[in-house]
Amino acid sequence: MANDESQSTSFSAERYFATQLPPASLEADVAQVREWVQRQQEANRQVVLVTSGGTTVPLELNVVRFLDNFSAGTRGATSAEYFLKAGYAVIFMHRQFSLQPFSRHYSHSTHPFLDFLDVDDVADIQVKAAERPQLIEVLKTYKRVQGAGTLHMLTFVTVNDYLWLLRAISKELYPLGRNAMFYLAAAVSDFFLPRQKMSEHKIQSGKGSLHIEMDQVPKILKPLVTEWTRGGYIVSFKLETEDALLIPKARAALARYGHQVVIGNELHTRKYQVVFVSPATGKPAQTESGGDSDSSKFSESWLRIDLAADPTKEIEEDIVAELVRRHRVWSGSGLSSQPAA
Ligand code: 9Z3
Repeated sequence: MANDESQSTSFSAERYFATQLPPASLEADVAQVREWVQRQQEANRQVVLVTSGGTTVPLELNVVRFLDNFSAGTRGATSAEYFLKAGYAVIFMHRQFSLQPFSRHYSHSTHPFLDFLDVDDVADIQVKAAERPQLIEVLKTYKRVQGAGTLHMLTFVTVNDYLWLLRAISKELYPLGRNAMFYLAAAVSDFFLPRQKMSEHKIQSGKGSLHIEMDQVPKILKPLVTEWTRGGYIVSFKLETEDALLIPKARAALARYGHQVVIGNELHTRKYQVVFVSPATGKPAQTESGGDSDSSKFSESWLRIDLAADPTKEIEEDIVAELVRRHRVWSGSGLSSQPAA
Protein backbone atom coordinates (compact mmCIF):
# COMPACT_ATOMS: atom_id res chain seq x y z
CA MET A 1 0.00 0.00 0.00
CA ALA A 2 1.44 3.37 -0.98
CA ASN A 3 -0.81 5.41 1.30
CA ASP A 4 0.01 6.64 4.77
CA GLU A 5 -2.01 4.16 6.82
CA SER A 6 -2.08 6.45 9.88
CA GLN A 7 -4.23 9.01 8.00
CA SER A 8 -7.22 6.75 7.44
CA THR A 9 -10.00 5.77 9.78
CA SER A 10 -9.32 2.27 10.96
CA PHE A 11 -12.00 -0.31 11.71
CA SER A 12 -11.12 -3.07 14.15
CA ALA A 13 -12.33 -6.48 13.01
CA GLU A 14 -14.75 -6.49 15.93
CA ARG A 15 -16.26 -3.13 15.00
CA TYR A 16 -16.39 -4.15 11.36
CA PHE A 17 -18.46 -7.28 11.98
CA ALA A 18 -20.68 -5.42 14.48
CA THR A 19 -21.60 -2.74 11.94
CA GLN A 20 -21.51 -4.36 8.47
CA LEU A 21 -24.09 -6.91 7.31
CA PRO A 22 -23.24 -10.52 6.40
CA PRO A 23 -23.91 -11.69 2.83
CA ALA A 24 -27.31 -13.36 2.40
CA SER A 25 -25.79 -16.74 1.46
CA LEU A 26 -23.42 -16.95 4.44
CA GLU A 27 -25.37 -19.42 6.56
CA ALA A 28 -26.00 -21.79 3.67
CA ASP A 29 -22.35 -21.58 2.56
CA VAL A 30 -21.13 -22.35 6.06
CA ALA A 31 -23.46 -25.32 6.47
CA GLN A 32 -22.09 -26.85 3.25
CA VAL A 33 -18.50 -26.23 4.29
CA ARG A 34 -19.14 -27.83 7.68
CA GLU A 35 -20.32 -31.07 6.08
CA TRP A 36 -17.50 -31.03 3.56
CA VAL A 37 -14.83 -30.47 6.25
CA GLN A 38 -16.24 -33.35 8.24
CA ARG A 39 -15.87 -35.64 5.21
CA GLN A 40 -12.26 -34.55 4.72
CA GLN A 41 -11.51 -35.18 8.39
CA GLU A 42 -12.98 -38.66 8.15
CA ALA A 43 -10.78 -39.29 5.10
CA ASN A 44 -7.76 -38.03 7.06
CA ARG A 45 -6.93 -35.34 4.50
CA GLN A 46 -5.02 -32.09 4.88
CA VAL A 47 -7.20 -29.11 3.93
CA VAL A 48 -6.15 -25.85 2.31
CA LEU A 49 -8.30 -22.75 1.96
CA VAL A 50 -7.25 -21.00 -1.26
CA THR A 51 -8.54 -17.46 -1.76
CA SER A 52 -8.36 -16.08 -5.27
CA GLY A 53 -9.33 -13.10 -7.40
CA GLY A 54 -9.96 -9.46 -6.48
CA THR A 55 -12.55 -8.03 -4.12
CA THR A 56 -14.77 -5.09 -5.05
CA VAL A 57 -15.84 -2.07 -3.03
CA PRO A 58 -19.32 -0.90 -4.01
CA LEU A 59 -19.94 2.84 -3.94
CA GLU A 60 -23.75 2.64 -3.78
CA LEU A 61 -26.20 0.33 -1.98
CA ASN A 62 -28.01 -0.23 -5.28
CA VAL A 63 -24.65 -0.79 -6.85
CA VAL A 64 -23.85 0.65 -10.25
CA ARG A 65 -20.24 1.63 -9.56
CA PHE A 66 -17.51 -0.13 -7.64
CA LEU A 67 -13.72 -0.14 -7.17
CA ASP A 68 -11.95 -3.35 -8.05
CA ASN A 69 -8.64 -4.97 -7.14
CA PHE A 70 -6.45 -6.41 -9.83
CA SER A 71 -6.34 -10.22 -10.07
CA ALA A 72 -7.37 -12.61 -12.84
CA GLY A 73 -7.34 -15.52 -10.41
CA THR A 74 -4.50 -17.35 -12.18
CA ARG A 75 -2.36 -17.74 -9.05
CA GLY A 76 -5.20 -19.15 -6.98
CA ALA A 77 -6.75 -21.43 -9.62
CA THR A 78 -3.40 -22.86 -10.70
CA SER A 79 -2.23 -23.39 -7.13
CA ALA A 80 -5.49 -25.15 -6.25
CA GLU A 81 -4.77 -27.75 -8.94
CA TYR A 82 -1.29 -28.41 -7.55
CA PHE A 83 -2.62 -28.70 -3.99
CA LEU A 84 -5.16 -31.28 -5.19
CA LYS A 85 -2.36 -33.15 -6.94
CA ALA A 86 -0.41 -33.19 -3.68
CA GLY A 87 -3.34 -34.88 -1.90
CA TYR A 88 -4.91 -31.84 -0.24
CA ALA A 89 -8.62 -31.16 -0.11
CA VAL A 90 -9.19 -27.61 -1.33
CA ILE A 91 -11.76 -24.94 -0.50
CA PHE A 92 -11.54 -22.58 -3.44
CA MET A 93 -12.94 -19.26 -2.28
CA HIS A 94 -12.87 -17.05 -5.33
CA ARG A 95 -14.24 -13.91 -6.93
CA GLN A 96 -17.31 -14.76 -8.96
CA PHE A 97 -16.36 -15.28 -12.64
CA SER A 98 -12.59 -15.24 -12.00
CA LEU A 99 -10.48 -18.21 -13.14
CA GLN A 100 -11.21 -21.61 -11.61
CA PRO A 101 -9.17 -24.80 -11.36
CA PHE A 102 -9.39 -26.96 -14.52
CA SER A 103 -11.70 -24.66 -16.52
CA ARG A 104 -8.89 -22.06 -16.42
CA HIS A 105 -7.19 -23.99 -19.24
CA TYR A 106 -10.12 -22.97 -21.45
CA SER A 107 -10.51 -19.33 -20.50
CA HIS A 108 -12.61 -17.37 -23.00
CA SER A 109 -9.85 -14.81 -23.49
CA THR A 110 -6.77 -17.05 -23.87
CA HIS A 111 -8.12 -20.39 -25.15
CA PRO A 112 -11.75 -19.99 -26.19
CA PHE A 113 -13.94 -23.07 -26.13
CA LEU A 114 -15.26 -22.67 -29.70
CA ASP A 115 -11.73 -22.59 -31.13
CA PHE A 116 -10.84 -26.11 -30.13
CA LEU A 117 -13.90 -27.74 -31.68
CA ASP A 118 -14.50 -28.78 -35.30
CA VAL A 119 -17.82 -29.46 -36.97
CA ASP A 120 -18.08 -31.70 -40.07
CA ASP A 121 -20.62 -32.05 -42.93
CA VAL A 122 -23.01 -34.18 -40.91
CA ALA A 123 -22.93 -31.64 -38.10
CA ASP A 124 -20.92 -33.90 -35.87
CA ILE A 125 -18.73 -32.10 -33.37
CA GLN A 126 -15.17 -33.17 -32.64
CA VAL A 127 -12.33 -31.86 -30.55
CA LYS A 128 -9.42 -30.83 -32.80
CA ALA A 129 -6.67 -33.46 -32.77
CA ALA A 130 -4.07 -30.98 -31.50
CA GLU A 131 -6.26 -30.11 -28.51
CA ARG A 132 -7.08 -33.66 -27.46
CA PRO A 133 -4.07 -34.66 -25.34
CA GLN A 134 -4.39 -31.67 -23.01
CA LEU A 135 -8.18 -31.86 -22.86
CA ILE A 136 -8.09 -35.57 -21.98
CA GLU A 137 -5.57 -34.92 -19.22
CA VAL A 138 -7.49 -31.97 -17.75
CA LEU A 139 -10.82 -33.75 -18.01
CA LYS A 140 -9.58 -36.96 -16.38
CA THR A 141 -8.15 -35.06 -13.42
CA TYR A 142 -11.27 -32.92 -13.14
CA LYS A 143 -13.54 -35.99 -13.10
CA ARG A 144 -11.33 -37.73 -10.54
CA VAL A 145 -11.44 -34.68 -8.25
CA GLN A 146 -15.21 -34.41 -8.69
CA GLY A 147 -15.59 -38.08 -7.81
CA ALA A 148 -13.40 -37.73 -4.72
CA GLY A 149 -15.26 -34.59 -3.61
CA THR A 150 -11.99 -32.89 -2.66
CA LEU A 151 -12.71 -29.49 -4.25
CA HIS A 152 -15.28 -27.18 -2.68
CA MET A 153 -16.13 -23.92 -4.44
CA LEU A 154 -17.24 -20.70 -2.76
CA THR A 155 -17.69 -17.27 -4.32
CA PHE A 156 -17.40 -13.68 -3.17
CA VAL A 157 -17.74 -10.38 -4.96
CA THR A 158 -17.31 -7.54 -2.46
CA VAL A 159 -14.68 -7.13 0.22
CA ASN A 160 -17.54 -7.44 2.70
CA ASP A 161 -18.47 -10.91 1.33
CA TYR A 162 -14.80 -11.87 1.50
CA LEU A 163 -14.30 -10.79 5.14
CA TRP A 164 -17.44 -12.52 6.42
CA LEU A 165 -16.65 -15.70 4.50
CA LEU A 166 -13.01 -15.80 5.57
CA ARG A 167 -13.98 -15.48 9.22
CA ALA A 168 -16.73 -18.11 9.00
CA ILE A 169 -14.66 -20.63 7.02
CA SER A 170 -11.64 -20.21 9.29
CA LYS A 171 -13.84 -21.12 12.23
CA GLU A 172 -15.01 -24.25 10.40
CA LEU A 173 -11.36 -25.22 9.86
CA TYR A 174 -10.53 -24.62 13.54
CA PRO A 175 -10.89 -28.29 14.53
CA LEU A 176 -8.24 -29.26 11.96
CA GLY A 177 -5.58 -27.38 13.94
CA ARG A 178 -2.19 -27.63 12.25
CA ASN A 179 -3.56 -29.74 9.42
CA ALA A 180 -5.23 -26.71 7.86
CA MET A 181 -3.43 -24.35 5.54
CA PHE A 182 -4.55 -20.86 4.51
CA TYR A 183 -3.28 -19.72 1.11
CA LEU A 184 -4.42 -16.12 0.84
CA ALA A 185 -3.83 -15.20 -2.79
CA ALA A 186 -6.93 -13.04 -3.26
CA ALA A 187 -6.24 -9.37 -3.92
CA VAL A 188 -8.10 -7.68 -1.10
CA SER A 189 -9.16 -4.02 -0.98
CA ASP A 190 -7.40 -1.91 1.62
CA PHE A 191 -10.22 0.64 1.77
CA PHE A 192 -13.98 0.37 1.82
CA LEU A 193 -17.12 2.42 2.22
CA PRO A 194 -19.16 1.39 5.29
CA ARG A 195 -22.80 0.86 4.38
CA GLN A 196 -23.76 3.71 6.74
CA LYS A 197 -21.87 6.12 4.46
CA MET A 198 -23.08 4.73 1.14
CA SER A 199 -25.52 6.52 -1.07
CA GLU A 200 -28.66 4.42 -1.48
CA HIS A 201 -29.06 5.14 -5.18
CA LYS A 202 -26.75 5.75 -8.09
CA ILE A 203 -24.50 8.74 -7.39
CA GLN A 204 -25.53 11.54 -9.72
CA SER A 205 -22.96 13.33 -11.83
CA GLY A 206 -24.61 16.79 -11.83
CA LYS A 207 -22.51 18.11 -8.94
CA GLY A 208 -19.14 18.00 -10.72
CA SER A 209 -16.21 16.06 -9.28
CA LEU A 210 -16.73 13.16 -6.89
CA HIS A 211 -15.13 13.12 -3.43
CA ILE A 212 -15.30 9.91 -1.43
CA GLU A 213 -13.58 9.29 1.86
CA MET A 214 -13.05 5.61 2.50
CA ASP A 215 -12.28 3.77 5.71
CA GLN A 216 -9.51 1.27 6.18
CA VAL A 217 -10.45 -2.39 5.91
CA PRO A 218 -9.61 -4.15 9.20
CA LYS A 219 -6.33 -6.05 9.23
CA ILE A 220 -7.96 -9.43 9.17
CA LEU A 221 -4.78 -11.48 9.46
CA LYS A 222 -4.48 -10.45 13.11
CA PRO A 223 -7.65 -12.18 14.38
CA LEU A 224 -7.13 -14.99 11.86
CA VAL A 225 -3.77 -15.83 13.45
CA THR A 226 -4.70 -15.23 17.06
CA GLU A 227 -8.36 -16.28 17.31
CA TRP A 228 -9.85 -18.00 14.29
CA THR A 229 -7.36 -20.81 13.80
CA ARG A 230 -5.70 -23.30 16.11
CA GLY A 231 -2.25 -23.54 14.56
CA GLY A 232 -3.27 -23.43 10.89
CA TYR A 233 -0.36 -22.77 8.52
CA ILE A 234 -0.93 -19.27 7.15
CA VAL A 235 0.50 -18.04 3.87
CA SER A 236 -0.29 -14.50 2.77
CA PHE A 237 0.72 -12.75 -0.44
CA LYS A 238 2.17 -9.28 -0.75
CA LEU A 239 1.73 -7.53 -4.06
CA GLU A 240 3.86 -4.50 -4.89
CA THR A 241 4.79 -2.62 -8.02
CA GLU A 242 8.23 -1.63 -6.68
CA ASP A 243 10.73 -4.44 -6.09
CA ALA A 244 12.46 -2.57 -3.28
CA LEU A 245 9.31 -2.63 -1.15
CA LEU A 246 8.63 -6.35 -1.35
CA ILE A 247 10.91 -7.64 1.40
CA PRO A 248 10.42 -4.76 3.90
CA LYS A 249 6.63 -4.97 3.48
CA ALA A 250 6.64 -8.74 3.82
CA ARG A 251 8.78 -8.55 6.96
CA ALA A 252 6.50 -5.89 8.42
CA ALA A 253 3.46 -8.11 7.81
CA LEU A 254 5.13 -11.06 9.57
CA ALA A 255 6.18 -8.88 12.49
CA ARG A 256 2.67 -7.50 12.79
CA TYR A 257 0.62 -10.67 12.44
CA GLY A 258 2.98 -13.44 13.52
CA HIS A 259 2.04 -15.91 10.78
CA GLN A 260 4.26 -18.36 8.90
CA VAL A 261 5.02 -17.12 5.38
CA VAL A 262 4.56 -14.05 3.23
CA ILE A 263 5.08 -14.62 -0.46
CA GLY A 264 6.15 -11.38 -2.10
CA ASN A 265 5.45 -10.80 -5.75
CA GLU A 266 5.90 -7.82 -8.05
CA LEU A 267 3.10 -7.16 -10.51
CA HIS A 268 5.10 -7.53 -13.72
CA THR A 269 7.39 -10.40 -12.74
CA ARG A 270 4.92 -12.46 -10.68
CA LYS A 271 4.67 -15.27 -13.23
CA TYR A 272 8.38 -16.16 -12.97
CA GLN A 273 9.70 -14.99 -9.63
CA VAL A 274 8.45 -14.71 -6.07
CA VAL A 275 10.15 -14.41 -2.70
CA PHE A 276 9.29 -16.48 0.38
CA VAL A 277 9.77 -14.45 3.56
CA SER A 278 9.45 -16.22 6.92
CA PRO A 279 10.58 -15.89 10.52
CA ALA A 280 14.25 -17.01 10.68
CA THR A 281 13.71 -19.41 13.53
CA GLY A 282 10.55 -20.89 12.09
CA LYS A 283 8.80 -19.29 15.06
CA PRO A 284 6.41 -16.33 14.73
CA ALA A 285 8.28 -13.03 14.39
CA GLN A 286 5.49 -11.01 15.96
CA THR A 287 6.53 -7.96 17.95
CA GLU A 288 4.58 -5.67 20.24
CA SER A 289 4.77 -2.74 17.87
CA GLY A 290 4.80 -4.67 14.61
CA GLY A 291 6.75 -3.19 11.70
CA ASP A 292 9.99 -4.77 12.88
CA SER A 293 12.66 -4.65 10.19
CA ASP A 294 15.50 -6.40 12.05
CA SER A 295 16.67 -8.58 9.17
CA SER A 296 18.18 -11.25 11.45
CA LYS A 297 14.64 -12.23 12.46
CA PHE A 298 13.64 -13.20 8.92
CA SER A 299 14.77 -15.45 6.17
CA GLU A 300 14.15 -14.89 2.49
CA SER A 301 14.40 -17.27 -0.40
CA TRP A 302 13.71 -16.42 -4.01
CA LEU A 303 11.96 -18.88 -6.26
CA ARG A 304 12.51 -18.37 -9.99
CA ILE A 305 11.57 -20.27 -13.11
CA ASP A 306 12.98 -19.94 -16.62
CA LEU A 307 10.01 -19.39 -18.92
CA ALA A 308 12.28 -19.03 -21.96
CA ALA A 309 13.57 -22.58 -21.40
CA ASP A 310 10.12 -24.01 -20.65
CA PRO A 311 7.16 -21.76 -21.56
CA THR A 312 4.62 -24.26 -20.17
CA LYS A 313 6.15 -24.32 -16.68
CA GLU A 314 3.93 -22.78 -13.98
CA ILE A 315 5.62 -21.18 -10.99
CA GLU A 316 2.68 -22.28 -8.81
CA GLU A 317 3.92 -25.87 -9.14
CA ASP A 318 7.12 -24.93 -7.28
CA ILE A 319 5.36 -22.58 -4.84
CA VAL A 320 2.96 -25.33 -3.81
CA ALA A 321 5.71 -28.00 -3.61
CA GLU A 322 7.68 -25.78 -1.22
CA LEU A 323 4.61 -25.01 0.91
CA VAL A 324 3.58 -28.66 1.12
CA ARG A 325 7.09 -29.45 2.35
CA ARG A 326 6.97 -26.66 4.95
CA HIS A 327 3.46 -27.55 6.05
CA ARG A 328 4.48 -31.17 6.56
CA VAL A 329 7.22 -30.01 8.95
CA TRP A 330 4.82 -27.58 10.64
CA SER A 331 2.09 -30.11 11.24
CA GLY A 332 4.48 -32.92 12.14
CA SER A 333 2.23 -34.64 9.67
CA GLY A 334 0.82 -37.93 10.84
CA LEU A 335 -1.60 -37.55 7.94
CA SER A 336 -0.98 -38.91 4.50
CA SER A 337 -0.40 -36.45 1.72
CA GLN A 338 -0.40 -39.05 -1.01
CA PRO A 339 -0.62 -37.69 -4.53
CA ALA A 340 -4.32 -37.82 -5.41
CA ALA A 341 -4.65 -36.54 -8.92
C1 9Z3 B 1 -1.24 -11.62 -4.83
O1 9Z3 B 1 -0.24 -11.00 -4.62
C2 9Z3 B 1 -1.40 -12.56 -6.02
O2 9Z3 B 1 -0.24 -13.28 -6.25
C3 9Z3 B 1 -1.79 -11.80 -7.33
C4 9Z3 B 1 -2.08 -12.88 -8.39
C5 9Z3 B 1 -3.07 -10.97 -7.08
C6 9Z3 B 1 -0.69 -10.89 -7.81
P1 9Z3 B 1 -3.37 -13.24 -10.63
O3 9Z3 B 1 -4.64 -13.59 -9.92
O4 9Z3 B 1 -2.49 -12.34 -9.62
O5 9Z3 B 1 -2.56 -14.47 -10.96
O6 9Z3 B 1 -3.62 -12.35 -11.82
N1 9Z3 B 1 -2.30 -11.56 -3.97
C7 9Z3 B 1 -2.36 -10.80 -2.74
C8 9Z3 B 1 -2.54 -9.36 -2.97
C9 9Z3 B 1 -2.95 -8.63 -1.72
O7 9Z3 B 1 -3.99 -8.04 -1.72
N2 9Z3 B 1 -2.16 -8.63 -0.67
C10 9Z3 B 1 -2.37 -7.77 0.47
C11 9Z3 B 1 -1.37 -6.64 0.36
O8 9Z3 B 1 -0.48 -6.67 -0.52
C12 9Z3 B 1 -2.12 -8.51 1.76
S1 9Z3 B 1 -3.21 -9.85 2.02
O9 9Z3 B 1 -1.44 -5.70 1.18
